[in-house]
Amino acid sequence: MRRRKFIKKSGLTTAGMLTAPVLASCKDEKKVEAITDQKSVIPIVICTWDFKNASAKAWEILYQNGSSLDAIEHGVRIEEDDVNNQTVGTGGRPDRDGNVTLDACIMDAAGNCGAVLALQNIANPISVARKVMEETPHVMLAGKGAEQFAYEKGFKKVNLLTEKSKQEWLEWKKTANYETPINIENHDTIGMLAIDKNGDISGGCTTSGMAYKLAGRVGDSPIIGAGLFVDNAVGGATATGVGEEVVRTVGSFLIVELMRQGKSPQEACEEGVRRIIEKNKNRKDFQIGFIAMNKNGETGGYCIHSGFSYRRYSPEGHENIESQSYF
Ligand code: SD4
Repeated sequence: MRRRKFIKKSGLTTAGMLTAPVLASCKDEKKVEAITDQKSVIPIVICTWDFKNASAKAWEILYQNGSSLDAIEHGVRIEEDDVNNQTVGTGGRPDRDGNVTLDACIMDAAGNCGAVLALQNIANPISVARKVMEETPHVMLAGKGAEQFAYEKGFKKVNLLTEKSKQEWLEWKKTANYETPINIENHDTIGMLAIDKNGDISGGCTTSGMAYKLAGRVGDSPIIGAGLFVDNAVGGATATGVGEEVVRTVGSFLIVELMRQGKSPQEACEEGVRRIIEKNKNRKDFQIGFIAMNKNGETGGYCIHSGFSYRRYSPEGHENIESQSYF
């Protein structure tokens, strides 16, 4: 099958609004047409959960002609810096030994990617991940090596464990019962996807991981293909929830491949969740949420249990979308 490229560009329709340039490839020519004949105004950013400030920051960059990569980095940093968010960055809940360990990854429109795993004492893992992507020949740096690399790049050593998270951890230690609560405080890991005015898609994902995990445990969030995947010819996907289950299905890669085969972002997210359900027929006690965006700026989201939502910021407005759920 030959690769087809569709590039449609229009002038500005209203200030800052462009019709999405479309570039798609697919085995089935009819399906390619199906993907590409719908137009959407861009730029657009979506993120897991109701992270209004993060998506607003990303939008501000996109609207001023910034790149989707910059929008992602600076958007998710808002949550990394929010000490009241106990699932991302500073203030994140620690592992069972009381250490806050952060996971993050970033991927650009050229297919470059970078990640940090189990990073300690550094406030902005997404920015370290970007440095790994742009300034090393590697994709992933873990633990002490990642931390050392961050210092070499000028990042400062900080205490990520806030008093609140410390007190909760001390309380947890009385029973030391590891659980994976569904929809923690109705927000969680931030996964973000953005398409800029050039039609280029980037994505990022950042988290402190599951609270009170075993030391050294890494979930899906920094794993390219699991917690995040972007193919600029097709679209991107990212995940939140119990990372082990997302890794088992290589969830985000799966969703992008389903979009490549012709599914809409919504249909692809639904199929991604169904695959996880199939592997867990006897379990209902965990949450996964996926969001996805295609090259046209169409978006979708789906989850196992109700309560998951995602933010969408586009020229059409800023909204929190309640995701439909399998159960
Ligand atoms: C992880 N997916 O570490 C992340 C964390 C998360 O609900 O999203 N928790 O598995």
